[in-house]
Amino acid sequence: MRLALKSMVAAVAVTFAVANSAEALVIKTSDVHAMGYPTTDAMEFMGEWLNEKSNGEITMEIFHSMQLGGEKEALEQVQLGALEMTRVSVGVVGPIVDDFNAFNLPYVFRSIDHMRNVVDGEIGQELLAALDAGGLVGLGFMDAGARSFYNKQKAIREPADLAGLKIRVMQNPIFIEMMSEMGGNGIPIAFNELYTALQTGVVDGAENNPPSYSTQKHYEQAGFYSLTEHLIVPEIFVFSKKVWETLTPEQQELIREAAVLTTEKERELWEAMEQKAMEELVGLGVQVNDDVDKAAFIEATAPVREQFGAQYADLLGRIEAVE
Ligand code: GTR
Repeated sequence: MRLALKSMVAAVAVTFAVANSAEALVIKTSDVHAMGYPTTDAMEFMGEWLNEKSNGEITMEIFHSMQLGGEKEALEQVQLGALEMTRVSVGVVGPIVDDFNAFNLPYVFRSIDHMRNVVDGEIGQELLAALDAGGLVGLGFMDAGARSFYNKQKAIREPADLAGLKIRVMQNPIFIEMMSEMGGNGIPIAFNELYTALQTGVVDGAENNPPSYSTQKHYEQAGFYSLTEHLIVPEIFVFSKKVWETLTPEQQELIREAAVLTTEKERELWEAMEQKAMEELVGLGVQVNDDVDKAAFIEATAPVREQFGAQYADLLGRIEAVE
């Protein structure tokens, strides 16, 4: 009697285990930022939400702080299906789906609100859908503010101040061209190699938003920060198409639902962090320069918008028309 009961319990346990493994989904995801950054915390929120709504069937494991290397590699892993998801800058997506480069042009967005209206509208949806051709399922966008220059030597007020400076840019030819037009020298380096590149003098500076500049401690190596705000590059979180196709429609729907909430969550976190980072940088003695001739930067970069923009003329016209 006792034995029979035992084996019955064991059989039930086995059935449960099998049922669970058939449905259980662990979303391994990556981000170059540490926990505590708006993007990683938004993903943590996404994981918790999915876990709760799926009654524990979906869980998330976040590989943060560049544990899996740079963003280019992470995207490749997602394309291969070795990683379920990743959060990257749109800066590195252009080489995979060309149209994204329209977002990577300097001064293409008039403001953060303009960028949000574009990515939240038809254009954003179209571009997310276009990722399909690159083996990716575009889940949503995240905010990353505006990028500005920092360097070891001086305040940057006008393009001429960049002459002779080696500035690290994200790995995309469009940014190298942008730097040449501004009169500097753009050196593509992965984010995970940047601190050392600054330290060893491989580059004199880089460009990024205040939270990245601050959390990566780049100010220790390059303490002049000038608010040129030349790029407003949104971020994106993408799922592996290979894995996506193995999910049930219910799982896909739940992930899509979570993605919308995750974008909202990240924006809230972003706004708080951006302000805090700026205050911290000032407190740390960073020389913040807001005396920037933006009109001169906009003019200097017109050839980049013309040269690269020609192929997305229609898209750029539509972006401009968005309020
Ligand atoms: C940050 C962004 C990262 C990464 C980095 C970079 O602002 O959040 O995804 O792209 O910039 O400059 O490589």
